[in-house]
Amino acid sequence: MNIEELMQSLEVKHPGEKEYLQAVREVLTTIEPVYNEHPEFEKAKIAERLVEPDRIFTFKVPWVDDRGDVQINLGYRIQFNNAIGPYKGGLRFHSSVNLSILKFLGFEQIFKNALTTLPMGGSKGGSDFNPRGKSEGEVMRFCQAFMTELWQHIGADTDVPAGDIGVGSREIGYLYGMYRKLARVNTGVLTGKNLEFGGSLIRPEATGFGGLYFVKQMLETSGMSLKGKTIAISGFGNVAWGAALKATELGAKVVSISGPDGYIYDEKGISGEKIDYMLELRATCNDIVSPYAEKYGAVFVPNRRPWELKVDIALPCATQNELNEEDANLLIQNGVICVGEISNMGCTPEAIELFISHKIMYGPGKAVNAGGVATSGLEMSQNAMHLSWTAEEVDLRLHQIMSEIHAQCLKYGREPDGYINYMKGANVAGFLKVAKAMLAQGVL
Ligand code: 2IT
Repeated sequence: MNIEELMQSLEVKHPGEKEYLQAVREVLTTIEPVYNEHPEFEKAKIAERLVEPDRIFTFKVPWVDDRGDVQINLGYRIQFNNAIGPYKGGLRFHSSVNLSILKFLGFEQIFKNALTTLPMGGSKGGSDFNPRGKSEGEVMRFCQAFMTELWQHIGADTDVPAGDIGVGSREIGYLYGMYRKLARVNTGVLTGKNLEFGGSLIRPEATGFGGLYFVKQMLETSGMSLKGKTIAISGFGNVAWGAALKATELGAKVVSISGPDGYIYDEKGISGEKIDYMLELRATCNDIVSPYAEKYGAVFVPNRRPWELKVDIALPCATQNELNEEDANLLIQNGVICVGEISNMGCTPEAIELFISHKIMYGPGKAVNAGGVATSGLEMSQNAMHLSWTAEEVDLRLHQIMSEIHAQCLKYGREPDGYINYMKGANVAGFLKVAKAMLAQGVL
C-alpha cells in the first residue's frame, strides 16, 4: 500500500475535509505493516474501497421555529461500510456538523463496531441544527422534519441510527415516533430509545461505563488500579456523566468537567448528587458548565481546558481534537499515567504521538468508547427477540465485550519492548475483521 499516494488522491477528491483525512491517515499508517503481509488485500484494493463511503445522503430539513419563521438545516446520513452487519452509528446535531466530521465519524465507526464482536457495519449522520437555546417544541418539530427524509434510508436490518452529540433520549423519542408513524413498523430501528418503547437498560450509561471498564483493564495490565486515582474529565453530557458515575464507583476521584465556556475544578471530587446535577445542567439547553461552580463552591476556569490540571488519568469526553500537543505536554509534565479517549478522536495526532513516545498508556476512542455502540447492539438483539434483559444482564455483556476489545488490543498492539500500543491494536484488529469479510464477499 502506498499511503502517500492514496492520501494525495483522497485530498484531491475531498479537499479540505480535514477530520476525515486525519482519521483515514491514522488508520492506514497503523495497519500498513499488517496490510503488506497480505498481498490479497492489495490485489482486492481493500484500502481504497474502505476509505470511501458506500453512499451519502444529503437532504434539506425545513422547519418552523417558535416565532413562526422558517428555518432550513442540512441533514446527512453516511452509510460507510456494511460488510459485517447492518450500517450502525449515531446522529450528531451540532452547529459544527459538516461532511468531513460525519465522514470521520462514520469511518471510525466501521472499526469500532467491528471491535465490539457484534455484527454491525459503520455509518453516521446528523445535522447542523444547533439544539442550544431551542424550545421543546422546536426540537420536536426539527426531529420530525429530519425523519421525514431519513426514514426511507434506514431500517432495523439495513441502517440503525442512535444518538451522538446533541441527540439524547429526548431526540431519539421524537425521531422514533416519526419513523414509526411513517413506516408503520415497530422494529426498533433507532437505539437509545426509552425503556417503555424498546430501549435497553444501561444504554444511557454505557459509553462512560464501558470507557471505565476499559481504563480499569489498561491500568491492571500494568499492575495498577483506579482506586485513589485523580481523573480529569472534559464535557458534561451523557458520556461524561456515565464516566464520572463509574469512575467514582470504582474508587477514583473525578476533579473536572467542562463546557464550551471553560472548565470546573472541584478539588473535593465530583460525586453523588453533583454527578446528577450534570444532567440538570444539560437539560437547560444553555450549553454552559459555569453554574456548577456557583452551586457547589468549586473553581470555574473560563475559556480553558482541564488538561492543565495535575491528574493521574485524563478522559476526554467532549468532542474531536479536544486535546492537542500543548495539552499532552502539560499532562505529561504533570505525571499523567493514562489517557483514555471516550470522545471520538479526542486527541490530535501530535498529542497521540507524544503519549506513545513517552510510553504513556493511551486508549483510542474506537476501543475505549465502544461500549456505547456495543450496548446499542444489545438493544438491537433485544428488539429482534421482542424481550428486555435486566440491567445486570446488559452490564455483564458490556463487561465481556470491553474485555474482548481489550484482549484484541493486546493481541495486535504489544510492542517488542512490552509497551502496549492500543491505537495500533485497535486499528489492526478492527481492520482485519472487516477486510476479511470484504475479501470473502467479492468486489462490491
Ligand atoms: O460514537 C458512537 O459510537 C455513538 N455515538 C453511538 C453509536 C450507536 O449506534 O450507539
